[in-house]
Amino acid sequence: MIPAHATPAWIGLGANLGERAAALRAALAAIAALPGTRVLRVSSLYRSAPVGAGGPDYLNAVAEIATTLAPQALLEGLQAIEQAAGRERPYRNAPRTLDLDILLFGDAPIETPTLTAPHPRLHERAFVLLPLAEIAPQHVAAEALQAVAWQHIERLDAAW
Ligand code: A4P
Ligand code: MG
Repeated sequence: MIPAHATPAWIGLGANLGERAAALRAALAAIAALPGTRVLRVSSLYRSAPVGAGGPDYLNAVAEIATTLAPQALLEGLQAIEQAAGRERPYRNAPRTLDLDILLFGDAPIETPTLTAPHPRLHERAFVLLPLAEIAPQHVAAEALQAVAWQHIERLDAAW
């Protein structure tokens, strides 16, 4: 049961170190175990070269959730899951075992010192827009997809 006051949100998942698919699977289970939170839909897995950084290829995906958590509580829950997956933050855009970003949270924009939603770089990135368009086409304009069409990204046929 999803309570009527739950908020829809979309989470971007990424990993480019270690057992990437296993890390994303474990993250989904951990997200589903957050208080008041359900995972409603999950995109395919996508493989892409790192954008704005070096290192191994990423696996990325997007999940739709419904949550009764406040945005900051959701962010803290996601950061705890990243930490548990061994996430280290040596420098910006460093390779990572797990990155969980809030792409969209409800309808109203959020702008606090710790959280900006919609995610400020959402529209620059094929690795976010393609999986998001797969499960929430209403949130992705065709022009946005065209603008990132040059970025190399591959949807994996393999099941999760
Ligand atoms: N923060 C603000 N808004 C948000 C939000 N909507 N969701 C703050 C999550 N966090 C948000 O994040 C730094 C701070 O951003 C947090 O403390 C939070 O308060 P971080 O995860 O510690 O650092 P980061 O991952 O280096 O920064 P960020 O912003 O997540 O990096 P990006 O811009 O997401 O880039 N290439 C490919 N192919 N695939 C990828 O997944 N990811 C990145 C990371 C770069 N290149 C990539 C990929
Ligand atoms: Mg992040």
